[in-house]
Amino acid sequence: MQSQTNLTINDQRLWDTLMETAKIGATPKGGIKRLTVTDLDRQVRDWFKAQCEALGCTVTVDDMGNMYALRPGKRNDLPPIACGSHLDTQPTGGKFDGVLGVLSGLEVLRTLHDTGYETEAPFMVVNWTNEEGSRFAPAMLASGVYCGTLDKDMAYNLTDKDGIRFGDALAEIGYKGDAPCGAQKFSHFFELHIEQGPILEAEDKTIGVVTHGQGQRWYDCHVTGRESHAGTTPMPLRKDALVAAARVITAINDIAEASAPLAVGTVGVLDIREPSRNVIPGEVTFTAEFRHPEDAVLDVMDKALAEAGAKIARMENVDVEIKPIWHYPAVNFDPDCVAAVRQATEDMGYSYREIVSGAGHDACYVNRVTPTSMVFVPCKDGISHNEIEDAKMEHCAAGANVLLRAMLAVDQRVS
Ligand code: HGY
Ligand code: MN
Ligand code: MN
Repeated sequence: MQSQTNLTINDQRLWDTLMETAKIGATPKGGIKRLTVTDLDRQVRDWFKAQCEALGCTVTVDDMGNMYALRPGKRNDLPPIACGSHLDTQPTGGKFDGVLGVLSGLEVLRTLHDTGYETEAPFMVVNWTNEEGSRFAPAMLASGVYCGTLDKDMAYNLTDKDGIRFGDALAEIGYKGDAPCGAQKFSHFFELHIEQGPILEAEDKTIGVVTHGQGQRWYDCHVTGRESHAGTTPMPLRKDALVAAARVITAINDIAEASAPLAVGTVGVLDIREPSRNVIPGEVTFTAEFRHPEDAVLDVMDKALAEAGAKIARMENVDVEIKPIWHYPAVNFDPDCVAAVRQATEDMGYSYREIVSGAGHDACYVNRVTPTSMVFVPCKDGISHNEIEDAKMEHCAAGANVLLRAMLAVDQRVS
């Protein structure tokens, strides 16, 4: 039997599996549109379950749709050592965001199965529901419920733009399991993910040893003015909700710039109620988010946004509501898990650097209840949440090897 020191994954099989599953929700521009708890999500979940069961694993589903594929070890009294990520995508999603982490976990199971390697502790691969938070906000919804930060009933009652409830959509695809979300425990959790930023590629590093994750603040913004005739309403008498919204959006950008280079601010969704080219918009809604590695800076940005909103409301004679919907503090990953990733990377001889995650990940919530860390690999031009998202086969394989070796190293230490 192979020792754990020289086990490596099957690069081509991992790559082929990534390309194969990318067909489920494939878009003409080469990406994936596979929104959470849609039938496409069901299809990829069914596929994942069948692949894990073909390896002799048992797959359980909790009442938030999280999937847990369990491979027994010698000591099944021990909590599993777990890895995983998410299979749902953005509307303009790519082939790697989330998918790489779940399919690398599957590749770990396949490698152990092929070699007959028996681990001490059980191994587990997790597919977390609704990581993206696009169809139902906030993001990392099911891992947030798992760690006890988000409320399950709140989650079930979230609605998408068509008024469909998350709980109903989850049941509709047949993945509202019986097990209570949070009951499945692990001793450690590791998540492999593309960096989704430009640093690793720019520095020609194969691996990112992730030490921290930045904090986030998400807002729903609502500007109420007054619809009126575009031709007969003099400029000083207008209550133009879109002009006011534009000023708030510019303020969001300026607030982020003021705390650059680490701060970022984004408006991703904007909607005018009953838009018409010759009506002054009376009602505009839009989303906003800030991110930064330090919560204290996010507090300053939060305050600046509230002040800007109040000032613009007075200036434009409209009502500006800026409603915080998600407060997600900065993350410090578990030092022992970070060390396991670093050691595995050095053992494999890969180039690496330590890095802070700019994106949120399920691992960031799991870290609240389980020793956790992440492995990053580069993506082309640092682009993600875009159908052209791309990565190299050798980088995906390197990340999966680090994932395998880090988990095996932890397994060697279980008592
Ligand atoms: O928004 C995020 O950081 C993640 O990609 N859902
Ligand atoms: Mn992701
Ligand atoms: Mn994402």
